[in-house]
Amino acid sequence: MTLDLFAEEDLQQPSRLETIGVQGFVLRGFALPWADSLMQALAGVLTQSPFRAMQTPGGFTMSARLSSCGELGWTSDRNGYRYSPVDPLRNQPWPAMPAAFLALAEAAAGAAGFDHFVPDACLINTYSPGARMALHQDKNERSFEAPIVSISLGLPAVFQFGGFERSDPTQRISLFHGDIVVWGGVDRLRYHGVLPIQAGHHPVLGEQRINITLRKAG
Ligand SMILES: O=C(O)CCC(=O)C(=O)O
Repeated sequence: MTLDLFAEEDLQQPSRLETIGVQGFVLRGFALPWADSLMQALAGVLTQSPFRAMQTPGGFTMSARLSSCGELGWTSDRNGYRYSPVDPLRNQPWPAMPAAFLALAEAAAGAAGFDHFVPDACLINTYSPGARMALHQDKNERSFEAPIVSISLGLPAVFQFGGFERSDPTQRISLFHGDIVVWGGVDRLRYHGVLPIQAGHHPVLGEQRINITLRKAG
């Protein structure tokens, strides 16, 4: 009986805000009420612009596979990293940013103290077990005024949140289905990355983690 009560309370808990920087936060479970509409919107985007492997300028293949939606999509190849209005796989504009992505991004940014966030670029990463994202800064955007909103779905991940030099120490933060990380302002250019995803099975997404990162790039 007691255990049942605890389980129910857990499900009903409002999302919690954890501080990881002066202007960096994890919003636990914030995306859960939006999960169905996110999944539906995601499926629509991926039908048009499927996940694909990308090359780094150094000639390596990224272990996460990527897609994008919105006015600008982030791409990488031997010529460098950049935002482009055109999906190079199809030579057509990226799929439109779904309304659910925009609304959730604005709500999450607002909850973290960044009002009126209107992203124009949404990068979608899928990680199979073993895939990772090396420490990097998000700095291909035209301005760093707007925050980054990063939604985690599926298998858990360990997110690294570091300093302003690659060699700075990092916090290791476990992220679960429905968690959102928001960072901006004085923390906007912090190095961040994802450690190799551990094998597992998620009831909604199976053997993968999906990350949706929303930015104002143009
Ligand atoms: O997957 C994540 O949680 C982070 C993704 C990321 O850092 C990026 O796409 O720039």
